Formats: sequence, C-alpha cells, structure tokens
Amino acid sequence: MLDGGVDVLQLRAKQHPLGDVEKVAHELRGITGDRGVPLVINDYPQIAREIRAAGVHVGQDDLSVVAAREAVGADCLVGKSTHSVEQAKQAAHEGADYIGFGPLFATPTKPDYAPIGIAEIREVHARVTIPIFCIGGIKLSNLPQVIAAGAQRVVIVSGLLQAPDVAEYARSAKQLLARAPVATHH
Ligand code: TZP
Ligand code: MG
Repeated sequence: MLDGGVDVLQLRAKQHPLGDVEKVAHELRGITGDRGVPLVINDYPQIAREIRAAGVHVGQDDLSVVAAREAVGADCLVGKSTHSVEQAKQAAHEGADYIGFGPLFATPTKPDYAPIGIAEIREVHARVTIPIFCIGGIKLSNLPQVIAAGAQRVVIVSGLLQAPDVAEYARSAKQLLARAPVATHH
C-alpha cells in the first residue's frame, strides 16, 4: 500500500489479541514513519499514545471524541466513524479532526450496517468542513461513480487487500482521485 502511494494508513485489527495489535502497531509505526505516512490506530488510544501515532479512530459505540483526545494527548488526531449526515455533523461538532462516512455500499468488512448509498455524499460535504473519508464497498470499479457523487477522499480495505498487485491498485485509485473535482461547499 505504501509503495502504491496511500496517503494515510489505519491499523484496524478487530478480534485480534491486544498483544498482537501492539506488536503490529509498533512495526507499522516504523515503516510508515520512514515514509512520512500518517498511521492511525483504530480502537486503542493507549496504543496510539504509546507509539505516538498520528491519529486514533473511534466508532459510534467507542469513546467520545473528547475522551479519546484526553487519552491520546493533544498532538494526536481523532477520527470518528459516521453512518449518516446527522452523525457526521455531530462528530464535527464534538471536535473530530476527520470522519469516515459509510458504508456507502454493502460490505463484508462491516457486515452489520445498512449501506448509505452515494446520494448523500454531496450533502455531507456541504454540511461538514472537516475531511470526509468515504468508505464501504469502494473498489476501483465503482470509484469513478463515488468521485462523481462528490467524494474527495476514500478508504479502501478489501479492494486493496484482495488485489493481485496491491501497489498497482493503490496507484490506480490515487490516479482517479487526483482528477476528482474540488469540493464546492459553502
Ligand atoms: N466502516 C464503514 S464500511 C467499513 C468500515 C470500517 C469497511 C470498509 O471495508 P471495505 O472492504 O473497503 O468495504
Ligand atoms: Mg471502534
């Protein structure tokens, strides 16, 4: 992924023992640090703090943005998952530094959430000024459609992990995003 030019990497390791997550976090901190790519830790503020990660990511059922910020310290970004325009506005109001917005499409990576679709991408960009990462079922095949709907930033998990050539997949996604028209909110 780093070879392909991903801009931000998030360690999201659900259902893995804490010790394993810590070990991988330390490893990734080294690799991403060498390349100057921000590393975000999902779910574990204490690990984010310990490795001086660029950010910590919380979900709707996790710590509040304020509590996460207290746990990680002032220099660490706090991102939050949102699943509606309303939650996006709320997260921005709570002081999140960025949000995830999705799942846009049904995805086995996050099976228990109803897909939002792409119609609200434009609205969320009009209402929220912090960076918005569209997420959920995004692949190279539907990325042009997601960009046309107004997305500026996207997260791709399984599309990248299952690609025959991960770096090439990332590169192609970046090329498509580079041609995305700049948001015209406000
Ligand atoms: N949050 C909303 S959808 C999702 C998360 C973590 C999963 C994204 O994974 P994929 O494989 O790109 O659909
Ligand atoms: Mg979480």
